[in-house]
Amino acid sequence: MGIAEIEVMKGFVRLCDDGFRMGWHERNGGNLTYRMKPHEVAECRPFFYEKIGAWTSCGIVAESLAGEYFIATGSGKFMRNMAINTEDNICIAEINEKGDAYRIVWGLTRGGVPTSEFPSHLLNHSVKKAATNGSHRIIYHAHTPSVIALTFVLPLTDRDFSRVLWKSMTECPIVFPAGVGLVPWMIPGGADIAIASSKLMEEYDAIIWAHHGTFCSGPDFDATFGLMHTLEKSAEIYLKALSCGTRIRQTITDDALRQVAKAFGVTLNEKFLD
Ligand code: 2HA
Ligand code: ZN
Repeated sequence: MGIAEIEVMKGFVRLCDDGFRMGWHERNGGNLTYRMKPHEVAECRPFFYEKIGAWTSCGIVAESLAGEYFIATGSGKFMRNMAINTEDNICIAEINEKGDAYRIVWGLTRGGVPTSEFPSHLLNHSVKKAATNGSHRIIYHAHTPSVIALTFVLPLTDRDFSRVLWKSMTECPIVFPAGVGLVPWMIPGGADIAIASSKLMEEYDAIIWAHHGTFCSGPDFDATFGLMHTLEKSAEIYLKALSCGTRIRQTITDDALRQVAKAFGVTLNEKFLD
């Protein structure tokens, strides 16, 4: 059995492929990281390199991630290639004891480094690991076109986006009851956008980078992809309604949002309700 047949690798690659087919990953757009479970590290260990390279700075410090192993898409790699040539496009990276450096133990066989957004991914992982008692393991970034389009027409606030996305499709409040966070336009790839993102991740499972894309956190591939899909579909519906050339005649009321939350046993973020 090759490493690509291991369950966690299959799940990782499937998400990349699904995201590409949705049209969210032009060229090298988007990235994915997964914090491995100990038994998954053990399953993959026989494939690790005998000669492991040097430690490289993470660009940030995430002490709570010391000793963790991450599966990560490679910087500059294309999501459409993950399934057909996994070893060249994905790596497993080990984090050092200080949580400030990583080394590649498998993958990226033709060279390369983990995603350019590794600092954002790691800080988000560290926040989510603490906030969810270790249950969240995935950070997924996609260039979701409808969500991006909305960042040109809605005020860039958590409240405006949460309300529009909750109200554009009835089951949205059940999927992201905390709402979504907004990061203003910033330079991608660095520590500043990582810090801004991780602050919002303390409260939300999804954050939107203005004019760029969406970050989702989740416990497994299904839930994380499902959250991204739900946000993007809700944004698409709102855009379609706006594009009809008529005003929006009716929408889901705040009272209806409360009723859905009650019926499905979720707690909505009250600060976004009127
Ligand atoms: O190109 O999406 O944000 C990869 C990215 C950077
Ligand atoms: Zn991006």
